[in-house]
Amino acid sequence: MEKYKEKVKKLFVKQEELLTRDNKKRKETNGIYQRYKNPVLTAAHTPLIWRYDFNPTDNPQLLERIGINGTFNAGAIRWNGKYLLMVRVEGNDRKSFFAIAESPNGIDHFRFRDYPVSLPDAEDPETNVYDMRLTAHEDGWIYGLFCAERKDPDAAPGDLSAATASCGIVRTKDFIEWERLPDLKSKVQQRNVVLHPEFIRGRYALYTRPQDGFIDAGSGGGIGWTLIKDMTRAEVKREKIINFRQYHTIKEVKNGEGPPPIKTDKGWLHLAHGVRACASGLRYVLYLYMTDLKNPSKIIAEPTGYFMAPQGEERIGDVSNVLFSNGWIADDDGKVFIYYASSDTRMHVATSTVDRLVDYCLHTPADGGRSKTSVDAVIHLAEKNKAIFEDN
Ligand code: BGC
Ligand code: BMA
Repeated sequence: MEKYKEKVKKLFVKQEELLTRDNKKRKETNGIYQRYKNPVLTAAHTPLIWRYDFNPTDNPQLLERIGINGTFNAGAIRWNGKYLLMVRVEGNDRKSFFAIAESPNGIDHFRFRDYPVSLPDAEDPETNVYDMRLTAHEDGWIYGLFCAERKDPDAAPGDLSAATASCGIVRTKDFIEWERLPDLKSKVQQRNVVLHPEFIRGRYALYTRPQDGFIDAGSGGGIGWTLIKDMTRAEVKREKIINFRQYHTIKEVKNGEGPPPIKTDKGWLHLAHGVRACASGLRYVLYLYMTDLKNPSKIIAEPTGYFMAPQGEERIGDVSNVLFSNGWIADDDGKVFIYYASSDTRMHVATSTVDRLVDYCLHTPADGGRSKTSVDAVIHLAEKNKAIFEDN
């Protein structure tokens, strides 16, 4: 018995070391953002009471009973003075669910609450839920939009992979009680739907991502935009594409809005993901763009290429070569915490400022579409610099 207690104590002491570990900035930076050394959340951060049965009679060998595979793709919000992440936790059984973890400073000491979130069911219960986007809307509610996945009722016999993606909707005022609203009605499948934080001409505005099939965006041209009268009966009636997929870019195959955009005095700042296909599979990277302050559906700037791409250990995981982000937090002083997941496995943070991100958007060359235009941009900059150094 004493030995059992010792073993249990060891588990808790070891995890406490992980949870209270300080995070440090990495040495290198491109000036635009700053990565940190440690992931902010991993499967090992999930509470031991979710995973072990600590009753010595029921679990005399102290085996892990419920395995957690990954902690990734978190929604984010500043809440009661803390940095709150609503994390996609995936079990060894491939089911994901949401769990809240909070930190006092946004870069380390993240700790999961004692229980994961038990979402109320929709009329048609889904099989899997993931990728929560949290929006504090000016109507006073905090909305959570996420992907609700169900087996495709029209799947051919024997096809056990065909699925449908739709946008699930919940709302809360305290991150304790959740009200489930009906899923977003849409003629086509939807993943990566995000609620804009402000009313637009008295309507709710959604960034959508229409797709032909469960995996393929198909004729879905990119990130869409639609206005909704009532979030309790949300339906996509008219949808227009505002940020297009494009041939030979980082978003050739798919793209999708990340977290809700940040309001700046120069326009709305957007973080999105772009996907291209290559010999090693789909490659997911993050990119930024900006839209007009008064009309958030109008693009005003889009730097070429990616903002962040998987690096080093980020490249490896359950679904390798993936960076994905659906959460960021802008503090009142302009500091921005970008929460991104690597390879569907773990959560990281990078910090920047609104100023730097806007500067990046407005002054990085746009995509010219060809090798020739890219080399022209390099020559233009090199010539400008040559003149500076020759003057001196
Ligand atoms: C997975 C998601 C993935 C989607 C499309 C789902 O079953 O859970 O992580 O984005 O399929 O590949
Ligand atoms: C999906 C996303 C994410 C995931 C990515 C890579 O389309 O919605 O859940 O990170 O693919 O697997």
